[in-house]
Amino acid sequence: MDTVVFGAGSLGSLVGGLLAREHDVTLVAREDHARAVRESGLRVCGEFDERVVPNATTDGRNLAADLAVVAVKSFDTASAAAALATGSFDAVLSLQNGMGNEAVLAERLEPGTPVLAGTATYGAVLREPGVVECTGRGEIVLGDRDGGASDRANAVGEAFTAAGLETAVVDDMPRWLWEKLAVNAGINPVTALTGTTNGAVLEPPARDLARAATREAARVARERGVALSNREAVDAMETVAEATAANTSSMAQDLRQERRTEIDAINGYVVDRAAESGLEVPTNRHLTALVRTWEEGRGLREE
Ligand code: KPL
Repeated sequence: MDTVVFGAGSLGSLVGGLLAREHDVTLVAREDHARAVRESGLRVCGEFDERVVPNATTDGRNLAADLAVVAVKSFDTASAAAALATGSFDAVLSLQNGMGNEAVLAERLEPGTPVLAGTATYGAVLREPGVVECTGRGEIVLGDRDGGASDRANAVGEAFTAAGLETAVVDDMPRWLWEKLAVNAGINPVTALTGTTNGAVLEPPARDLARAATREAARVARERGVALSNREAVDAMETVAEATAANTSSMAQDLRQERRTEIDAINGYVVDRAAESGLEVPTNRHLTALVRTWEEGRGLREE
């Protein structure tokens, strides 16, 4: 399955690199990374030890493939969609953190382009241009963004599995997206603001904060008709934290490197949806305010 990966950062490079073991892959990447991949291929280290040779470009316009994987940061989804719209793809799969990305893609793409939703728990760090480290084997869960069976999702799942990516195709993607949102709402801001690895949320005092943020997200999910109990959400958050205890969450990596974070699409999304339903989510509100203040202090937020 020919695939273009939009956003070859940490996760995009890892997924693209692993897919390149079996499929024709093009990475849309930053200049230095694209150049290194073109010159010497992509090294996938850590849990894997391989060198693969995907194509690499900085220009995402006018590309064509069976599948486009979107792995850009959530605040870049609209510009990725604009580039995607100039090309031709049989299906588009969002493998991004946060909520609302699929809707942004679907709005801007040719009507009828199937937009699939996915979550990924693989740990990945782009060590240097041309080198991505897998810091933890995880799983990709994908499916139709509105739920239900989908032949397209099954075909993508088979292609991912053939390349050795641990992949499950599900028919209740909205619930999976909310569960992943609740996991990220607990782990990401707490580890980012405290400069710790994911395992920190398993121990007091960070544990109470992470659990509270996760429970609030589950409460908002239920308000929106998604069957996600507090217990299930907290269990999922702690299972991911245990499995990735030594990893640095994407938001903690962003703070460390002074980059804009995905707070708006994670805890900020929980706050906004809660407000629509008249629910109080104080932990998510405070965490969002802290991370936004940090971003504003560094001029990272657009006006
Ligand atoms: O998705 C993640 C992230 O870092 O954004 C988790 C699951 C927390 C893994 O680190």
